[in-house]
Amino acid sequence: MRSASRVALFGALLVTLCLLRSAGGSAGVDFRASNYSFPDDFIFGVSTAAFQIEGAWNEGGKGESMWDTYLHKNPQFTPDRSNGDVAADSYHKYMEDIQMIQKLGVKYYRMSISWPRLLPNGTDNNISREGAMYYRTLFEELLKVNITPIVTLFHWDMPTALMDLGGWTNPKVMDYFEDYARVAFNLYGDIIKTWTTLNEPHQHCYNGYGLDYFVPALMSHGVGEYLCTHYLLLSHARVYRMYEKEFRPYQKGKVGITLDAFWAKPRDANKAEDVLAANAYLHMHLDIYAHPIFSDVGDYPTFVRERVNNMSLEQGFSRSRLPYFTDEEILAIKGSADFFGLNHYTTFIMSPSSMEPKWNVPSLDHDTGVKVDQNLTWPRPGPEWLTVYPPGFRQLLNYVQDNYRMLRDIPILITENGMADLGQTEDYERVAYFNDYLHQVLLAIHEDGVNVKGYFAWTLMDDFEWSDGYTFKFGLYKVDFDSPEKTRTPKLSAKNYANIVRTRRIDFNYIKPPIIRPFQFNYL
Ligand code: GBH
Repeated sequence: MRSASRVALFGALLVTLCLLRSAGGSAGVDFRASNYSFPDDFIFGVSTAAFQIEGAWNEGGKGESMWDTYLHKNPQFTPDRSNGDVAADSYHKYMEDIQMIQKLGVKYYRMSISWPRLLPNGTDNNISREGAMYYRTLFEELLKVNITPIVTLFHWDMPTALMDLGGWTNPKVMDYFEDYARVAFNLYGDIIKTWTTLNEPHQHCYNGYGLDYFVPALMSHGVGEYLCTHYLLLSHARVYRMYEKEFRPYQKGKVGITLDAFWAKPRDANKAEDVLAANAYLHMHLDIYAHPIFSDVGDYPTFVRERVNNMSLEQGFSRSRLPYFTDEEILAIKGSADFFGLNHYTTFIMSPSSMEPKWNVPSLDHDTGVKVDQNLTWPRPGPEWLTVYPPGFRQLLNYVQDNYRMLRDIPILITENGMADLGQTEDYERVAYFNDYLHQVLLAIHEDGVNVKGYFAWTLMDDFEWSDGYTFKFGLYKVDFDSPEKTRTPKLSAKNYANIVRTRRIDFNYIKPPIIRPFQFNYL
């Protein structure tokens, strides 16, 4: 999966294909509709996450996060044996970051606080003065130039001290998350008015607790990922209700959550079993989080409850591997968001299967019972998992809006969307990706009436890409990780995004790919 040569080969082939296609006009784009513009109240921003950019892993009194600890012990975890020790060095270079955000013309910056930078041991008895100052200064400098920070409390960097106690599988960690959130609201709530509790609980629990693709790499498949899900949902609600009670009356801010979803396309839309498989996938990956929070009835979706209960029973468990909420908990979680943050990158192809070679038993994959494939006729110019299929975005937005009536009253914010390159600044593929995906957002707004009010590009600059290390570059700005200055250079996609933000329209001709590209284009 992480084989660099395979990626290079596919990359080169598909870039060529993709460029040939886009030479004749951006693939599949309906140019009539590109006259739509983004409404006046639609906000544009750019996203980052603390661990992926800050570096300074042991400076300013910072405690270790589980990613620090794990990567130091297991350097082979990333293909380039890298870690987040220095990353893009944003801990020191944040003033440059702010200038870059200004150049994009966006007025919003979605970023995260590193929990162990603020609370080195994870607990509120020890608040790092320097950590607290760092974020205070950063927020104030952003606000000085009219950029509003939107702050995520947990973008995966759990303090090691708490991970050692079981992380999200330990119900007591909910208390410590609530304490951490209270510290953050006390310190910054006077100037921060939009918070998200968690980033992508599915990716975190599935890859980190159920598998070993992300830290903490527990491989507790079938049990761990559901415990993580359960206590993350409860932790989110705790923080939402605490803010509501203790802070909202005078700070008057908003608190939401960011969920992620790939679009699930049936292998054959005329086959009932493929359509059912696609729905099953969405229930087990997205609705498992969205339904407890955004539906009228709350709790896990019936589909998920029945599926995991039945599988657990068949497997000889005397209790369901998916824990139960109390009635009180269902009520606390239901409605606990002022907006729906949605991250989206790609579309996968769905068909039913009761067993696949790489599945563990028990596991979320096995419970879901859906074979997940890629459509390799779609371009795949970056990471192996990311095929480009813009219409899936519009379908996902419609799915979310249609299933959760609450979303007529509270907005959807696209908190991440983007694509990676392998280091070039002439990133025509990403220009096309952003144009085509944003075009689908316009269609969702204007033709489908989806209540989506904001878009945050992932990501401001090249960063530490978790299990891919620094091998894929998601930045609008290139970062030269070899230079001590971590020099930042705008890519063409930055220029293109700035034009979209300025004009509130997509100009598919603003940056045109060269018709012929040298064949021996060095893609790695
Ligand atoms: C987001 O997750 C993260 O929020 C962000 O921090 C990250 O930098 C960004 O994506 C770009 O990667 O098992 O085949 O799906 C996106 C979800 C999770 C997608 C891990 C890729 C691994 C391959 N990602 N997943 S697969």
